[in-house]
Amino acid sequence: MPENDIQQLSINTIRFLAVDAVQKANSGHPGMPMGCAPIAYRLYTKFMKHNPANPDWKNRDRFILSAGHGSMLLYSILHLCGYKISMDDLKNFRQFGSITPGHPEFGLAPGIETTTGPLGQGFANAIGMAIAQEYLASLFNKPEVKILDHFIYGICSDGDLMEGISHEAASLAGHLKLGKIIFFYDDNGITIDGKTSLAFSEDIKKRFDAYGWQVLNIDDVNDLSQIDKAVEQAQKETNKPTLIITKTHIGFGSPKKQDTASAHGSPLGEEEVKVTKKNLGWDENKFFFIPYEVADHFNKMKNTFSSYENEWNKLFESYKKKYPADAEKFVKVFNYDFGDEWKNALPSFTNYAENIPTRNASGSVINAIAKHLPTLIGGSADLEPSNNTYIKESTKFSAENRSGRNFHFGIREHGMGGILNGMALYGGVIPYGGTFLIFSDYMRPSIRLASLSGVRPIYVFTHDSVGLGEDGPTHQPIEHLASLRAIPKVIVIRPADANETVEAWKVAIEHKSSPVALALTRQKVPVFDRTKFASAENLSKGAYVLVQSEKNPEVILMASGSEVALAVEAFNQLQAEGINARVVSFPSWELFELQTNEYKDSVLPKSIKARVSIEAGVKQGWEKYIGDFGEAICIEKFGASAPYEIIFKEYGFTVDTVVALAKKVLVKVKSKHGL
Ligand SMILES: Cc1ncc(C[n+]2csc(CCOP(=O)(O)OP(=O)(O)O)c2C)c(N)n1
Repeated sequence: MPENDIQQLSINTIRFLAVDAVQKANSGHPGMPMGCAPIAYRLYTKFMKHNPANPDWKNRDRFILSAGHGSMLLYSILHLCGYKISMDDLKNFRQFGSITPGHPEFGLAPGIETTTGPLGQGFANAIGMAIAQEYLASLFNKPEVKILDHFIYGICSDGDLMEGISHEAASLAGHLKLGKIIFFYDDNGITIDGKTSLAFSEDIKKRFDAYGWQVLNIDDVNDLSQIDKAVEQAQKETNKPTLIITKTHIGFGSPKKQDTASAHGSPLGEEEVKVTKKNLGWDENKFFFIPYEVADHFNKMKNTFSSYENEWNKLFESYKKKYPADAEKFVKVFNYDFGDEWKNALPSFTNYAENIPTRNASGSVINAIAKHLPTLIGGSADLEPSNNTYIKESTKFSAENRSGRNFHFGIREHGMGGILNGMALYGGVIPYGGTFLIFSDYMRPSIRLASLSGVRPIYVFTHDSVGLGEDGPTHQPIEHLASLRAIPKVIVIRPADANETVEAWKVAIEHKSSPVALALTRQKVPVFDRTKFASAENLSKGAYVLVQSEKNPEVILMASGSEVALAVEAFNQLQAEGINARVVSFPSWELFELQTNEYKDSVLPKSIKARVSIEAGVKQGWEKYIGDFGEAICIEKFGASAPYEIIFKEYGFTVDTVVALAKKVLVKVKSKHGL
């Protein structure tokens, strides 16, 4: 069969696999795959160096489908290339337990580089991947041998480019001159509501020019020579990311639906599927059909695909001979195998007379362990002096300096969230990002996706309560701890003092399967004398008995972060009044829930019903731990602008309030028990 014919046949195969799967599921998005099939076909068969037999090959070209609703485009091309996505998987599109859910999910099917669907996120992930590649390349590549040297391709849609996160990420990508990024913009002029002209009229070329991108154009996506020319030109530009504005037709080939919003998000309908197949010269009676010639065409590529990796393996072997220590480090870095030296380097704070903000302790930890964790890299969204995220022994990552470990994400929290996810997804690096806890709101969609994807950025959220003081209610987190705790799998840790902060970082480094959010104080807090109080190492259990009366405690005071010191003061007062109490330091609900029931009962025995929680945030969720009789010292309104000591006093965070509540709870418990 002539080359042109087999290409068209392959592209139509992608189109109709998508059309049939959406029709069978009776839901999904056929329009985008029908329009963009030529891009996916050309990238995966001509330009991308990838190996379906080993989707984890470290130097593979990445492909990011930021317009995740077009997932069938990805599943179809991956299936044809020989990734382990079977025809049954395609037929199970969007079904419970399938590896082909409505939107691509990282970790479910091979070849899916990131979870996309919430528009704009994939685009930012790609920027993060490019950053990770540049940093790791600076560690490992040699002038004559580049073991990390690949492109990051992607498709973004109108929706992606409307979302704010794409502005943030594109701006940073241009600034950092990330030349490995090649994105197609699926310029089909259609979104869900109708024509893009309803709400979107900026000049995309001018916009991306201004960011410092190379901008190319394709006026007919079905002309493969235009795709080839654009990609070749994009590959040559090493100093700028490239956006290829590509005119496509949503629902291409469907007589009734092409170029209309109705092709976007619902099946074509049985009749229209038939007509469309006929229109594109396809057998209308065949479903999930892969013509023999197409199967053969892709089969023949298998050797080429594996040769890409084989060549790299040879390259890596020669690298290993010349640079054995680097080769060993390369493997270790991608396995996060850093030995134990970083643990030995963790600081211990033993000057118990000193009061230290936990954000400062965090900065000390980062700097103590950085030497032993060469791929711990991160920064802040323009709050570095406040977040204490700077690695002093290193430099700033920039367009000119790829080996810097300190990132200036700019005032772009959402972009930072998506970029951190991309860095974590790329692997090898442990990315962290800092901002004020209040602005976790600005990056929440990315935090959720990190958790859903099972990757682990570390968030350094400082200024974690009204304790930040004079900046006032706009900057004082109230519902944020509860809000982060509500996201499944996110580990939220609010350490009480400097030594708990050390342990919190230890947990964060070792926890690889979901994000860890550290909530740290701006204000000074006491360093507990660990010769008198329980060891801070107990932080890893989420909650532990910090101190208690010699006699059986009658009441439990539980607190997190800066309020633990208040709990201890109240405990002393209760003791003085002859009331036996226990203080539970409760830095992490999620870590506590991972413990055995036996351990949990030992910290919060069922027999002690008198309980008070103290946390400078909403009560929501503490009910579970304080029980039916318990009381919470919490904040159910916005904060205030004032010195923090005043706010705490005005908001009831005083020894007197805690003691009074403890007594009230004791009375409640005793009266209910008829004592
Ligand atoms: C953050 C976010 N908001 C809303 C949606 C719902 N949604 C899915 S696709 C889409 C718009 C689709 O338009 P476009 O990006 O142009 O895709 P096309 O119609 O070309 O397939 C919207 C609003 C989403 N997936 N993510």
